[in-house]
Amino acid sequence: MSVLLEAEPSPLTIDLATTALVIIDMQRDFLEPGGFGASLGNDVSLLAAAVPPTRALLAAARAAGILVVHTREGHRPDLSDAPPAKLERGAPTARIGEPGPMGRILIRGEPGHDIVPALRPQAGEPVIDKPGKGAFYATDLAEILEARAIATLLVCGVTTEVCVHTTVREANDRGYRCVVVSDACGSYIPAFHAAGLAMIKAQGGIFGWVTESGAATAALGHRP
Ligand code: TIU
Repeated sequence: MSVLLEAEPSPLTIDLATTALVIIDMQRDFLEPGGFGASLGNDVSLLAAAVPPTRALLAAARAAGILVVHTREGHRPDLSDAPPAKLERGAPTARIGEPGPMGRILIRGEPGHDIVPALRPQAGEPVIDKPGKGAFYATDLAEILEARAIATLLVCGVTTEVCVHTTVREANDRGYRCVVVSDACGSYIPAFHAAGLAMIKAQGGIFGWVTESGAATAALGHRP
């Protein structure tokens, strides 16, 4: 079924049969105190505002029956998939792999690596574990999307200018139409959130479109 989605820089028609919702890295490591985001010196409370819109979007996507994909950034316990350039960067209070209140920082299988309870994946929803910022790098996301003939991605999650942006750029070059859901994204740096969204839709939509969760849930046929 094709539906009209209000967005910037222009409305667009999306076919729900070939549309997927991709929720980027809504993990405790980024949203809760004591995780990776906090270790980098960030105020993690800034990401909380993205949870209710993402929850509404997730409910609408499930009700519409579209493919829902969740991603998680993290590394193997032996850190063999973590390049030294990533491990050494910055001056965090705790480095990737070091112990914290939610287990080892940004390590698969640890409590901090989990998706926040409000957005927990359901059975049948693929969860992509990724070692990088982009969801296509070193993952099977492309194969999962190709198997379902997905053409359009509704993208949300954290953080806007880091993992959401990197994934949208990767997807754009792979031929996907990307629609970023602005209020279902969040950043530790509000100016970068705004700039990141502006970059997507500038120049006639150089990377895609930007919409809001209300417009996206309406297009998905959600009746609150
Ligand atoms: N998921 C994601 O965006 N990873 C980051 O490291 N983001 C930061 O903003 N640091």
